[in-house]
This record gives sequence, C-alpha cells and structure tokens, in this order.
Amino acid sequence: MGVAEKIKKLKLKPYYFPLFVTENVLQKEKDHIEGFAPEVAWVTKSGKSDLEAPIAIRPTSETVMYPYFSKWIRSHRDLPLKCNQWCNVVRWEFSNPTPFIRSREFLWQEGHTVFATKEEADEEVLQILELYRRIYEEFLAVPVSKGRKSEMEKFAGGLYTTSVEAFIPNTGRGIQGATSHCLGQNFAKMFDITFENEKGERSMVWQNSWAYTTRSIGVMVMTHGDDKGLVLPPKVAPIQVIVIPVPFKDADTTGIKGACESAVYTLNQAGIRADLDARENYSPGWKYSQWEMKGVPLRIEIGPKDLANKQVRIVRRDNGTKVDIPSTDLVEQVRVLLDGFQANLLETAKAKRDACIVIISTWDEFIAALNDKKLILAPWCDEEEVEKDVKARTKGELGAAKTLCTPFDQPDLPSGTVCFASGKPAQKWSFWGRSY
Ligand code: 86X
Repeated sequence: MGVAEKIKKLKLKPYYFPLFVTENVLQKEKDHIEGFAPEVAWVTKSGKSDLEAPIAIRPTSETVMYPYFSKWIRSHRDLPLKCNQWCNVVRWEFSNPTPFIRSREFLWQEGHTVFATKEEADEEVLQILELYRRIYEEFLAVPVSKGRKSEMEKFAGGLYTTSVEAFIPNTGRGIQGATSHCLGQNFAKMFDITFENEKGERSMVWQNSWAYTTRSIGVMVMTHGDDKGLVLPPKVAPIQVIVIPVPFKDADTTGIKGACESAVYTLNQAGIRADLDARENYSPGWKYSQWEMKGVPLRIEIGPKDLANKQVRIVRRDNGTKVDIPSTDLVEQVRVLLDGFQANLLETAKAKRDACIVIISTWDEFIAALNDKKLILAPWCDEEEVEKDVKARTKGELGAAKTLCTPFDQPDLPSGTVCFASGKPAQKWSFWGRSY
C-alpha cells in the first residue's frame, strides 16, 4: 500500500492551534522546559511600546494543545484522539544555524495522539516511524535507520523516543530525520487528561507525539547534490523533465519549437511533470547548466537532427548518460528513465552510506573510525554515565560523538561482548558518531 493511502487510513484530524503561547501556559511544562528555555523566542513589544506581559512563539505545541485535550476528552468513546498540525515553529538556535538543517524557524507536521491503552500507543509509535522511513526512502531516496534513542538523547518529557537516522558521508555526520515519541502518561498527569473507561473508572490517557520537518529537504539536498548543484528524486521533483529546443542558425526553428511543445504536452497528458524552456535570450548550453543546478532529473533536447529523425535526446542528471529515443516511445521511455533514476539515487546513497558503517569493538577503533568520519556501530553497555563520558572524551572542534540510535535491526551480540567505552558487558549495538 502506498504511503499516502497508509496516512489516510490513520484517520488523523487536521488542526491548527495558535502561534502565541502565554508564559503561564508554557510554564505548565516546567519540568523539562528548563533545558529548552534559552531557545524560546518572546515577543516583548508592539511598535515602540512594551507589552504588559511578554508572549512566547511556540517552539512546539504541547502546552498549546493539551489543555484543550483535557477539556475535550471525557470518556473512552472520545478516544483515540488523533490530531495533526502543520505549522511553523521557532527555536532560537545559537549553535551554527544552517538552512533547512538547523534553522530558527522551521515548518513541520506535529502529530499528537491520545489513546486509552499503552499497547495502542506503542503500536502507533512504530507505524508512524515506518511511514517516516518510507517517505525518506521511497520519496527522497535517502536511506535511514529506524531505532530507539538513548535515555540521554530521548525527549525528556516522554517515555521513549524512536527516530529515523540518516548519515551524510561527505561530512561524516549523522542526522536525525524524524522522531516518533511515546509520551507515556507524563503529559496526562501534567495537563490532567483523563477519561472514564468501560468500567466507569477515571483513567489516565496514553499519548504519542511525532514530527517530520523541512530538515528532510536539507538531508535530501546533501545526500544527492553534486558539484553541479541539486539532484532531485523524480518523485518529489516539481519539474521532472525539462524540454530545451536546440535551434541551429538556418534550421527549421518553428518545427523544433513545435516538436518541443508537443513533447511537453504529451508528457503532461501522461501525468509527467514536464516543462518547456523556450527563452530566446539564453543559449541551450546556458540552460543545460541552469536546469542541472536546479536538479531536474531529465533534460530533453530537440535539435534539427532530432526533428528530421523524429527522435528526442534525453540526458540524465544523475549520471549524465544520453539516449536518443523515437518520439513515438516518449512517454514509455521517460517513465522507465524516471523510475530507474529514482531507484539509482537510493541505491547509490545506500551504497555510500553502507561503505561508511564500521563495526568496532575497542576504544582505539572507535577513535580511529570517528577521525575517519565513519558511522560507528558499537557494542555498548547502555549506561548514561558512559555516554556522558564518551561525549566528554571526544569533545573538540568538530563536536563530540554521541549515540545516534540503537537500531531495531540488531546484529548478533555474542555473550561476553564488552562495551567499547566501559569494558562492562555490552547490552546492545548502537550507532555512534558526530551529528548535525
Ligand atoms: C521536544 C517534542 C515533540 C511534538 C516532538 O519531538 C514531536 C512533535 N513535540 C519536542 N522539544 C520541546 O519540548 C521544546 C520545548 C521548548 Cl519550550 C523549546 F524551546 C524547545 C523544545 N524543543 C523540543
């Protein structure tokens, strides 16, 4: 089943809550807000006059939504409540803001769901995570690993955090692609979200929250981009095929333009996102470079020879290969090429990512792999103190190493295996590395 169909089957309700949060509402979450507090942006003035009380811009919407959840949920018949909101949020980042990757304002969807039982919540956490994996791999052609965050890296307000993690080989850094949290009953306690169960008793709800952000665009750009610019996966490319006339001084310019228009029309009719670049003030070569920079997967060139032979030339953005195909096969061949392009991007990215994974067992191997910009899979004792210690011991200009996740896909862990950092018995294999 396609991702879109799966999402529809979740029966999420779209919501939109306000952008501004009053101090007193934001403070309801005071227990774990402390660490985040420096990132909260406050509006203090209108024009030149100070506001009576500063008002915060949402960094996330728990405190905005959950007071309403508390009012709306009365009985087990009000559950599950499945809320999804698309909005922008603001987090005043100090360290190295980077477009799309870490920016002070970003766009996301935040899902907030409420269940009667932990089992339902647990199941949904993984359903959502699988959808995030599929969006990354099937649409953005970015390979990711599903896994669980360590106690140190999880969302402190929740019970446990799962994530999809990508890796950027060029910089040797891991990057969190999206998260799906089980919040447990922590917020139910804070916001008094209870329901009457079938037996007529008051019970506390179980909650999840999950988000996918515009960071995914940054991950996609870094994964596929090259020295010529963007490379967009066909499934998400706004223009999949750019058609460029290649006129020659004394050639049949009108015929060429007509053939180009007809190619665009035929492709559009077949549901393919094709566009014509008919600008006369730019040379074909200049246009090739520009559309390459913009990452358009396929370029079609039609010149006098193509017109005469009733063919078109198709050039791929990913590997530069050129093929001449009869105009009659246009739709069929473009479909084949776009599918191949999409598959090739994921395969290439996966091969590159996999080539960066090293399995280590000792501290020396860990440091060597870290200096070598690798994605490290290491046997770990799963103790918070040890992760803190690794962070402290690897602190430096490039940033400290940390756990990215404990992948669900675990290699064998022979008994007697010890933690690379502490020498204590290893509990699991975890991904470690520097990250964004
Ligand atoms: C944690 C948790 C959670 C809904 C998600 O990861 C998915 C979507 N939210 C977000 N988090 C904060 O709670 C937070 C709070 C404040 Cl006040 C802040 F300034 C920054 C924050 N960053 C993350």
